[in-house]
Amino acid sequence: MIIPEDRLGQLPRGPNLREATVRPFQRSVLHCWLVASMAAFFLAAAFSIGVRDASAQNGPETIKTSLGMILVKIPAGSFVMGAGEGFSGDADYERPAHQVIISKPFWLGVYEVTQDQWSQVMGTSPAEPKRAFSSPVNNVSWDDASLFVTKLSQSDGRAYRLPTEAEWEYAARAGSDTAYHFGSDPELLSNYGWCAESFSKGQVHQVGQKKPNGFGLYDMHGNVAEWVADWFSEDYYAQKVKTDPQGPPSGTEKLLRGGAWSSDPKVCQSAWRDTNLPMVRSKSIGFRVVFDER
Ligand SMILES: [Ca+2]
Repeated sequence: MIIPEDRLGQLPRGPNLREATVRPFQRSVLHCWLVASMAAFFLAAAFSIGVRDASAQNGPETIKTSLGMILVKIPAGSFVMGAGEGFSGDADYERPAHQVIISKPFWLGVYEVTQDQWSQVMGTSPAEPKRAFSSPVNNVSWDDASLFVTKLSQSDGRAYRLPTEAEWEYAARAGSDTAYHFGSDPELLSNYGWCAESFSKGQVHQVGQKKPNGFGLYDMHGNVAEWVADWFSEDYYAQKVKTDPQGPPSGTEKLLRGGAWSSDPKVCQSAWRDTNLPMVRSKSIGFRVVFDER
């Protein structure tokens, strides 16, 4: 509770202080105590239940969970999904570019899930290299990632899931219609993502070191390629599912988005679709999480 300054002199006092007034020094001490108490309260709340960023009016609205995950609220909207301006891929399954509506806001991880967060939830350390706690977890299959979101939901109370492919691309583009969220020049990619390293010599990098996109999301281009929820089929885009596409109901391979530290720059484009079997683990593959606005 904030006590108005003009009431500070009415604070309860001992008998010997009945006639005393609160001098400037005492008032200053009281202010410090109140500010420190309130700061401690809000910090404790942030780490115990998660709080929404009080500065939301000045930027994207974020939340920090008890696990230390930061998620940003992605607004509902529409975009053109698939190969568009500047796209340098040659696979037909990234075409045709088609209008898609994301009908509801959702909360998406600002960063890829880290090794530390994985270990806290799962009690294992699959990543390579190990002990790089702020780096994205890798060596996790789609099946592993699905188990993670289930266990995280049980511990946190929110219904976490993997993003749909459409949600991922909508979030990655952040309003852009170019090959990358910053434009179409691959020469600028190193400012925004980790790509094009040798698979035998390179490795994952600490999350959040490059520039974010317009939604405040880091590493949407590169670092680890990210599992999304959808099954892959070559002709799915031809169906032009318009509102909240979920992918085909079944399939053999799951989709990966964004490319990895070891990928050619064109694989890191917003529209590029990569795939793998859901049980495959690789040091270039990780994921990020979503929960729905309630
Ligand atoms: Ca990534």
